[in-house]
Amino acid sequence: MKILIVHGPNLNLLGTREPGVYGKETLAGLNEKLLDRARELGVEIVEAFQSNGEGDLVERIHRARGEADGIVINAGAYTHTSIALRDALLAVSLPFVEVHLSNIYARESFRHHSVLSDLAVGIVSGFGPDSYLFGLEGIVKWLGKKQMDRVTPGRPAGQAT
Ligand code: CA2
Repeated sequence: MKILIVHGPNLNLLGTREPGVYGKETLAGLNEKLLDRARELGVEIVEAFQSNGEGDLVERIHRARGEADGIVINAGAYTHTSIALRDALLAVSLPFVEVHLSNIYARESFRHHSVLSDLAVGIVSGFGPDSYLFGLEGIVKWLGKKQMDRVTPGRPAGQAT
């Protein structure tokens, strides 16, 4: 199983500014933790991609088709505004989990709406870097269940055995 991690704008600054909001972990440190967890889960992270550019993020998502089975994405501020990212996620039709370091619902009202979340398999928000780890676990478990549904079609949904 292959998973793409996508980090949106400004997340390259993680651990260097605003530690009160986003914590002290750097992006490199967070990516290491994701690789460790992926190894434990027996899955592959095809790439942990970060960009500040909306177009770059759209293109990375396009390339994920045929390359990844699912995506964990923190689209940063584009979460609240980017119909282009929404359309890219719809176009590749890959399951994704939307993650946020902070609890977006405990912050300014303009952060309360996501243009992505109704398409997501699930959302994790407010656990700092752990949001990504929970998001990775969530997408892996979701994909595992889907695979199981394909091999044993008669099995009641959500039951692994
Ligand atoms: O809580 C999250 O993960 C956010 O996606 C982070 C975005 C924000 O616009 C969303 O509303 C919620 C901002 C990312 C900025 O990252 C920084 C990291 C360190 C220092 C400064 C910015």
